[in-house]
Amino acid sequence: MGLTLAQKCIANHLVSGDMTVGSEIGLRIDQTLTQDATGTMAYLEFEAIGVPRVKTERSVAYIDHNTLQTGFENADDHRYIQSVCKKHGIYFSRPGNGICHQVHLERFGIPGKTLIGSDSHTPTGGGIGMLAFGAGGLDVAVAMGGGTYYITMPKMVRVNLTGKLSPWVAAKDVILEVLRRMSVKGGVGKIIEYGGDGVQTLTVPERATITNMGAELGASTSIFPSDDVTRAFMAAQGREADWIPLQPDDDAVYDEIIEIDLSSLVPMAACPHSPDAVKTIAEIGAIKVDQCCIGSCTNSSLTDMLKVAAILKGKTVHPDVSLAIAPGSKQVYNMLAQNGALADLIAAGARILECACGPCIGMGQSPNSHGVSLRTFNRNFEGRSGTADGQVYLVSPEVAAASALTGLLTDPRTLGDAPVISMPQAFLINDNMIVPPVSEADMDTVDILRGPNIKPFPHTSPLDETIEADVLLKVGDNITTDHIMPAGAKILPLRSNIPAISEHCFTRCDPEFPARCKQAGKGIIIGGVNYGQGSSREHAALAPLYLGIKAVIVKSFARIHVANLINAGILPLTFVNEADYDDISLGDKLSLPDIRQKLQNNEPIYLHNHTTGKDIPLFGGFSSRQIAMLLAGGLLDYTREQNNG
Ligand code: MIC
Ligand code: SF4
Repeated sequence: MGLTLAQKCIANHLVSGDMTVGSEIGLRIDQTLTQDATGTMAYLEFEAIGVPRVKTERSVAYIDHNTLQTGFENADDHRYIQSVCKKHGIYFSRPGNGICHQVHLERFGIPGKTLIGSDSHTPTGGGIGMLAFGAGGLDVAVAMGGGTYYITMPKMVRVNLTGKLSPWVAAKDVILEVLRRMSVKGGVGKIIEYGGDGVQTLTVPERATITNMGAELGASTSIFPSDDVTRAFMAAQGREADWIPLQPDDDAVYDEIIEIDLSSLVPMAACPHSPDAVKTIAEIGAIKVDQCCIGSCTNSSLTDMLKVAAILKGKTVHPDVSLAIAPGSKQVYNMLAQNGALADLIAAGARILECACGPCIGMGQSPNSHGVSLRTFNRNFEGRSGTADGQVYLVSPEVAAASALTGLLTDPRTLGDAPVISMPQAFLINDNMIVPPVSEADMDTVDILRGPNIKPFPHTSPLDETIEADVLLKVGDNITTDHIMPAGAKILPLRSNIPAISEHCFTRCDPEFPARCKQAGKGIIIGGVNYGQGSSREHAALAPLYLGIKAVIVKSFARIHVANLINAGILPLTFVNEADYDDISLGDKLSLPDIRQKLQNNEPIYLHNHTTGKDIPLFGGFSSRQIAMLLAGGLLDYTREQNNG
């Protein structure tokens, strides 16, 4: 039986397990990336593991999220990360060099290699044929130390692309169509592989837009083949030597096949407040627009920016619209400046931002009250923009630029002929903002620079014999990590200070939650389906850990978050019968009797609700490695135990 593209990459990196769907597999990781909002914690964890130099082929630390420096905190974190990189063998991409996923695609991504990153959009690398996963910081720290990365062997989905996109229809519309069909939980436990004749019509940045936003499907990752288009992109980046061809076998077997005729697609938008609330622009109608933001790791490539510049050239942004544009990387920014497109953007009235995540993570440019904001980003969760009642629509750069001119949600096909933008033969290559580490021989000359906001990893302890605690929070379906641990300009600077950031944990759902936890000392959270969707931020596990949460019991979990809970030593359990969710209320007294022994012996787990008198069966589904981790108190303790033999 032939192998799919992803199965080939997995087979080449398999360290443990076999490729049976649903079983745990261990992968050798070639490359890692971190960004600064998760990076400080990841490097504190790396230091705690105690490996002197990274053992990967390439590890890169990017500074792109926390670039607003309204106090010392973010700058201190940057300085800390830079010093760790210098000492321990990691390449450091300085603030101003761009968004991690865009820069990694341009300068470091290699087809067929494995990459994990402490950011959920790491699958962007799938656009160049990498097997790339978003992961928690601790998993990345372990991989940097040469450790194995574990996932559950996913199912394989083939998205068969035929035809060619019509003028004004974009790669963003392709992934919006996939989201419309599959929903934000439709990709859980699956790898999405793109194939078919339509693939060759898509450039690498277009493919990367699609794999980037595969994160919103809940998928483990997404991947494109590596073909002549990939080769041309890498050659234009001066990296043709790193190119290899990569295709699935003709007789590869997929668990699911989705057909998309590219020529049938039309411009679309994801409506507030979910990336799968997809409608065509025509269906939504010409609503009034207050803001347009163009950029983010989804749509900030040179070709995206050139399209926007061509649409805006010689025109003026509508007086009622604020248009903000953040190019994805210094390479993009510099090329826009050199070829004059930047001047067209400025002349039209665009507010040019530094090349960083910026508005995507609520770092500035929050819309006005009730404001309609069209964003080329990948997430429109409620409140993420920084404006609680902001109405964020996710659109292509074409739709955003057209609407910025008219002041109304606009189908760009009404603008006449679409600009024709071609990929450059050669990109401008200047890696002067990437600082290499010192040699191993010199590492002792480097001091690690810590600031007062950098606090140690929270205390963990081995799993209790029996967990007895009250329900301190009960939430519904599709809870995102932005609900659990909000981001934004005010909270993000606390990412290296778990005691301080914990004060904001779940406050969007229940402002009293942190205080209630502190008073109780320990507790349990109850949730619905797809709990923890969205970001890879392990803070969504570390803050609950700090607040004394012992177990999270839900209908189903999102992939990265459940791994982060186990890494933090918090017990994640699911209901055997979803209806039992209704029998538990806030404040109920619960116990998980003899849980330690039950896990150790793989015995059925049940919950006793002392308030109602009911016993409720629960499911763990843990691998033996995960059980050992939970018993030890999390991945750090487990890794230390392993290292100490
Ligand atoms: C996001 O888009 O939500 C982030 C910010 O990039 C996160 C990482 C973080 O919370 O630091 C992600 O996607 O993993
Ligand atoms: Fe940055 Fe937004 Fe991409 Fe997250 S989704 S990495 S915040 S640009």
